[in-house]
Amino acid sequence: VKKEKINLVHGAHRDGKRPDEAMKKWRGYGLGQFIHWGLYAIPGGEWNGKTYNGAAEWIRSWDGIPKSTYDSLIYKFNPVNFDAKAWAATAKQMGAKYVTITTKHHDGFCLWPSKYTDYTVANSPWKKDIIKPLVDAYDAAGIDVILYFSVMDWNHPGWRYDIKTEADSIAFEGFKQFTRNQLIELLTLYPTAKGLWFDGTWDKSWVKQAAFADELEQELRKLRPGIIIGSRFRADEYGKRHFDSNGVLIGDYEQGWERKLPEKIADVHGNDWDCVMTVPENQWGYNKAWKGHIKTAFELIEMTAKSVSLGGNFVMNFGPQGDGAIRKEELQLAKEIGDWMKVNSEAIYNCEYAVLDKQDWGYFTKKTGSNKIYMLVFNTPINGKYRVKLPAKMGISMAAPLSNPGVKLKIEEIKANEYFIEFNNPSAKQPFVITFETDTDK
Ligand code: FHN
Repeated sequence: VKKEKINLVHGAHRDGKRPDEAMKKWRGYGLGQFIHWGLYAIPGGEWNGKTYNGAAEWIRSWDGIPKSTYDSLIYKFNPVNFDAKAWAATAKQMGAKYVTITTKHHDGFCLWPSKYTDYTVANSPWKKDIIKPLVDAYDAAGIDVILYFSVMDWNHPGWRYDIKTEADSIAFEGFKQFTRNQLIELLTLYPTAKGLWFDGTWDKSWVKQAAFADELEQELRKLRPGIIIGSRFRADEYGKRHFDSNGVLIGDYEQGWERKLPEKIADVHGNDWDCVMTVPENQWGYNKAWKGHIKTAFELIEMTAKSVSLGGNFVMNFGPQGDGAIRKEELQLAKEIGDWMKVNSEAIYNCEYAVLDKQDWGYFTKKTGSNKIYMLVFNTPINGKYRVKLPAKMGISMAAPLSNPGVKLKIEEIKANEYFIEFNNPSAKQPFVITFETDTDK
């Protein structure tokens, strides 16, 4: 039985993918970097001798640290080893095409000198804007910048988790204006930013603001045409988040893939999406403890391949230290991923879902707008034969290793539209790519 469509005023404003150039570029990024940085990097998951092997940016709420105690970390913010160009160089070396930077996390501390609160870098010993040099450095490196912004703000007196009384309502009205002011300020100060990445939008207080948030989103889009805003910003008038009450994605791409990946193409419902991933199980902000299972470059590359094969982007998180330097473990991963990307990024950038059945050896991607297919191999078959199934009437014109296009690989047709591509590559220590072109004259 087909569900009847509900008339929504503040639901999704578009069905299907955004077709414009800015969004096409976003779709082609393949790999990105996430940066969680703020005051929480100073304690680094440790408070009064106790350590938290978890999301260090939440330490204030986990340890019940009084607001004034936590907020006084501002007087310690003096990241003498902060070097925006070095951060951008690390991202570039890794092969990231976009970066999402926390301008303000849940604690409310602003990495830019906002004129709407005193709780900013301007009042720290550091004094200077952090966002401006970062935007400049990443722009210069050719890496698009997306500004992360937490709506939930533990510092602002008007913030409420829910609105139950008249007093809450008055306080929250002030908070809404503050939020609007800050967002306009960010887009005005950093006009080259390509998107806003919203977080901290799940509490009842904000979920109830469908009309306000919808209008604000329109206003921001008018201010910066082409700006990219994901599905986390606002709820519809029934409080539905990400997907409206008719099941249509709200915003330009699905922001629900956090620390998890879709398994199959049906899971992404034909929408744009990206996956944001931590290196340990759940650490965003810098945590001195680097414990539990730490993902390897191999795993992160495989997640990148899988994301692109299912039409998404993969974003690896970095949590720089309180002194501004990136921890050595993350630098090492960036190098290893970058070394792989140097050889294989053709199979990642500007690639999309190939509309082919996944096989056990790895993942298919397809160069957008062409007939070039990439096979990203993570498991090598012992017999060196790679199974490929193509749709009816489609053939393979030739196959070769991406790293050595001169080598023509043997193609055996097993049955109609099903092939083995042979590649004995016993020396492979890293995931690698086989390319082929399809022809439709078959
Ligand atoms: O609570 C935050 C968390 O600290 C981190 O910023 C992640 C990143 O996607 N977002 C929230 C949890 O969904």
